[in-house]
Order: sequence, then structure tokens, then C-alpha cells
Amino acid sequence: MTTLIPILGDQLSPDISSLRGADPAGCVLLMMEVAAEARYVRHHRRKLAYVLSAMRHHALALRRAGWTVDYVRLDDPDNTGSFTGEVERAAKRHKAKRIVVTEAGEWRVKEMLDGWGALLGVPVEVREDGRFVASHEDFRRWADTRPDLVMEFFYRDQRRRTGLLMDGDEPEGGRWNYDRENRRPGRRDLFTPRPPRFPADRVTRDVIELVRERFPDLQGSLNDWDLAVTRADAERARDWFLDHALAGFGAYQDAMVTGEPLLWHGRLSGYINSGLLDPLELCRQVEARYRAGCAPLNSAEGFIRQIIGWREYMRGTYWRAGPVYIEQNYLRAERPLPAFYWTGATHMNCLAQTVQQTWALSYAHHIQRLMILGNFAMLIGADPKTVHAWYMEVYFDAYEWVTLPNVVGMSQYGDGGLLGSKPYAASGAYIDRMSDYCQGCRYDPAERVGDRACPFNALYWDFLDRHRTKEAVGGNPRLAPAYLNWDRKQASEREVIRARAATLLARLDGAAEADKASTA
Ligand code: FAD
Ligand code: DLZ
Ligand code: SF4
Repeated sequence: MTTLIPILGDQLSPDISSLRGADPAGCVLLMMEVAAEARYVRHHRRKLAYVLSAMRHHALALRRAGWTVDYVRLDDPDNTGSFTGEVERAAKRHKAKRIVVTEAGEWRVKEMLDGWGALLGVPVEVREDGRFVASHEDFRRWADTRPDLVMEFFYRDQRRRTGLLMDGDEPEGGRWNYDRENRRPGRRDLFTPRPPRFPADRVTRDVIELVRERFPDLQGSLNDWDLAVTRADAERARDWFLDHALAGFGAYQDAMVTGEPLLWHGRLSGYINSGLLDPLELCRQVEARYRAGCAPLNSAEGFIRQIIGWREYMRGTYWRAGPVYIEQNYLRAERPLPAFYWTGATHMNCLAQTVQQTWALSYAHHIQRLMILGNFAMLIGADPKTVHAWYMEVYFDAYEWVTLPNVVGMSQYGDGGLLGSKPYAASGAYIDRMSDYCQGCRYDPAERVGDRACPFNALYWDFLDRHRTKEAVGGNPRLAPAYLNWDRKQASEREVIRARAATLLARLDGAAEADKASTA
């Protein structure tokens, strides 16, 4: 009796739940490269090549481990182009009596999996993904007992659940959170560690060629390949992070420096989300470095909070909020994203740098995503769904369960504060403090009005003014000091700021109209 076990492209873990208890003699593992997944967003070509190469390498590793793997390539002439079509074909090919699969990472694919039983007439067992500390039930139980879903309290439960950085019942060092110590600004003269590079092997070179040929309409650099695509290389990237970057991770977590995409970040998110690295094991290794005196507590705690706190909180929120979450638009924002999000052609240096880096590497770190790209999109009133689609396109770690709450919730405040306690809106002063971008910019972060004034400034004040009547903004106690500052300005100054913002927004709308006309 053959059991068919589909392994999806983000399930590249040897101990994925669908394999638990399986007997290699009675199972066929199915891996499918399908056009529908390659096309459901306009993926960055590097992301596409990363996913396909990691899948091919994982299939080789599974075969070496004794599994029978039926691997369907994108260019297989009989490939139907969808998960369901390929599972149907494989079920017939192998006369499958049963299908076992680990749950999908997004609503869209969950619906497919839920339909397989009825379609194929064989029992389908969908197993929970065990690669998270909190199960769906754990998160639901936590959330159902809370009036508001504050991440910090979820995180503390996760620390207790895992025992990470605990001293008995108390947090290591006496505090749960060392974020206050994690705000050192970026400077050009920092001696940053050099990240490892993983040149393309034969499998990756084939995939790069395939992506170039099959997806000429997609954009994103495939040059200077540097991503890990095997578990062994992902572990090398992890070891580099632990040995060279973790110690500085905390202090410089929010810093941004021209030409330094990683600084002390690990760029491990893509490997974790694909299944090449185990998040809990990684956290235990981080804790061990702290306990061995190789990393300060603010770094270890900061990193562990991102993984067992933010990452799991995002996932819990995604599944709890339901498929309607993508429609949330509390601020009623409707603008398209400016074309420079695809080209980097803007005089705003912070945006030009982060957009160009994104299209070169398929990577940007958290503060670039949140406080440059996301902040600007929110200030101009970009439609959160469109913004989400852009983030899904560009980053090699993007999967809806994690991208959607980060974009629509955290970054665009589309859920009106379900997930974050205030909109992450900031003026040029913040970017100037945390980065060196303003030094190379034609605009001045200290000016609010006039042609040389940093656009973030007028847009920031205008954003607050525009949304004042919305309870979760105007009535938000965390924004009270900002509104106090706004109210203290002379009425005439407020008018000039509003006019400057209106000019900037009209210029964006004009550029969008011109784009539309030229492509019509
Ligand atoms: P580091 O700073 O070195 O490490 C921290 C690790 O913690 C990451 O590897 C990641 O696994 C985890 N982490 C940190 N913050 C978050 C968070 N908010 N949500 C989930 N995990 C977190 N992360 C994704 O994995 N995929 C996405 O598509 C994604 N989209 C984002 C969109 C926006 C608008 C924002 C603000 C954040 C997004 N993030 C996303 C979270 C975070 O920015 C990335 O995980 C991080 O930048 C990855 O780089 P790194 O591995 O070098 O991070
Ligand atoms: C992102 C992606 C892409 C581009 N291609 C494939 C693919 O061809 N085959 C596959 O199994 N997975 C792919 N993925 C990852 C899936 O989109 C991801 O596994 C689903 O969204 C389920 O969460
Ligand atoms: Fe960005 Fe303004 Fe600084 Fe220019 S001056 S880099 S637009 S924050």
C-alpha cells in the first residue's frame, strides 16, 4: 500500500511532520516544481532560483537518506502546473492509497490541500507543522484569554514554554526585554563582519538558466550568487552568524549603512522559512553562546525575541485572523506604490539604496523594510494589499503567513492596531539618526518645507493630521506627544507643511498617471 507524501517548497526539513513514522519502503515522496507557485506573485528571480535550487538539493538529500522521491521539474512536458494537478497525476502513477502532507503555509494552498480527499477519493491526512514552538492551539488559547494581543506577553509565555534565557521562573538578567540597549546608529567607519558567500554549484547554475529562460518578464538580479541552498551551507551561514555577528547583533540591530546590507544581521530568515534551519535549535545555540560568554545578553535576548516572539506571533495572528486579513485597510489607503519601488530611480537616497539593494539581493533587513520602505508607503497612503504584493515579490524569505501580518499589520497599520500598538510612522530625523543615507541625499532631513526639505518630514506630519479622526491614530496615547508637537506649531507653519505634502503627493499621482498612459 503506497502512501504519497507531498513535500512543498517550504517544507525542506528532514524531520517534517509528514515523514514522522513513515516507512521508506511503503512511501513515495512527491516534490513538484509548478508554474502556479512560480507565477502567483511576480517573484524576484533570485527568490525563484533560491526556492527551486533548495528543492532540488533537498530531493537529492532525501534520496541519499533512503527515500523514494518522485521529483517533477518545471520543464517536464506533462507537468500540469499546479499542486493539485501534480498530486492527482502522482496518486494515479503510484496507485496511492493514502496521502499524508504537512499543512500549508498560506490560506490559498490550505484550500487546495483540504480539497484533495474529495477530489482523489483517497484519505488525506494533513498534519500540523511542528517547526514552531507554539501550536495553533497554543496560540489560540493564549489569544482567547487576552483583551489585547500584546506581543511582549506572548513572548514571555514562549520564554517560559521553551526555558530559553530563564533563570528558574525569572528572566535571565532580571528583565524580559533589552531593546533599549539595541539602538546604536549606523556609521560608515564601523568594522562589520564579512558574511560568507555560497557560489552557485551545478544544480543552482541549471536553475538560474531555467529561470532566465522561462521567466524573461520577471526582474531581480541573478548575478553574484551568494545564497546557501543546502542544509550544510545554511548551517555554515548560521555558524558565521553565531561566531562573527551575534555579539554585535543587539546593539546595531536598527542601524543602516550604505553598501552594508547585512551589518550584524544573519540573513537566516529564508533558510529558516524554507526548513533548512530549525528555529528552536538556532535559539538554543544563541543561548549557548551567551552562556559561554561569547555574546552579550542584549544580543542573545534580542535575537531570541525575534524568533520565538515576533516570528511566532506573526504566524499565530495570520492563522487566527483568517483569509480576510488581507483585505484590512483601516487607513483607507488607496495609492499605488510609486514606480521607483521597482527601479530605485528616486532622489530620496534612503529609498534608492534600499530598493536597489532589494532588487540586487532579494534581501533587506528589518529596519530597512519597516522604517524606510514600509514607512514611506504608509505615509503616502499606499494600498496595503498592493504593498503586500510587492513584499511578497521581492524577498527570498517571503511566504504569506509571515509577510502578510508584517506588511498589512505591523508596517501599514491596515488592521488598525490589532498587531502593533501604533503606526510605525517616522520623519527624516529617525532615518538620519539611524543611518548614513542622508549624507548622500539631495534632501535635507532638518528641513520641513522648501524644495530641499526631506519629503519624509512633511509627509509624516500630514499623515498624523490626515488620520487624526481615526481613533487608533488620533486617540492613540502613544502618539499623544507627536500630536502635542503638531498642535504647538503656528497655524501658518501647519498650512505650509500641508501644502508641501500635497505637492509631493500630487507629484506621485502625476507620475503614476504618466506611467499608466505610457503603458496603455
Ligand atoms: P535578523 O535580524 O538577523 O534575525 C532575526 C530573525 O528573526 C530573522 O531571521 C527572522 O527569522 C526572525 N524575525 C525577525 N523579525 C521578524 C518578524 N517581524 N516576523 C517574522 N520573523 C522575524 N520576515 C520573513 O521571514 N519573511 C517576510 O516576508 C518578511 N516580511 C517583512 C515585511 C515587513 C514590512 C517587515 C517590517 C518585516 C518583514 N519580515 C519578514 C521580518 C524581518 O524583517 C525579516 O525576518 C528579517 O529582516 C530577515 O533578515 P535576517 O534573517 O537578517 O534577520
Ligand atoms: C515559492 C515557491 C515557488 C516559487 N515555487 C514552488 C514550487 O515550484 N513548488 C513548491 O512546492 N513550492 C514552491 N514555492 C513554495 C510554495 O509557494 C509554498 O510551499 C506554499 O506557499 C505553501 O506554503
Ligand atoms: Fe531619506 Fe530624507 Fe534622509 Fe534623503 S534626507 S535620505 S529622503 S530621510
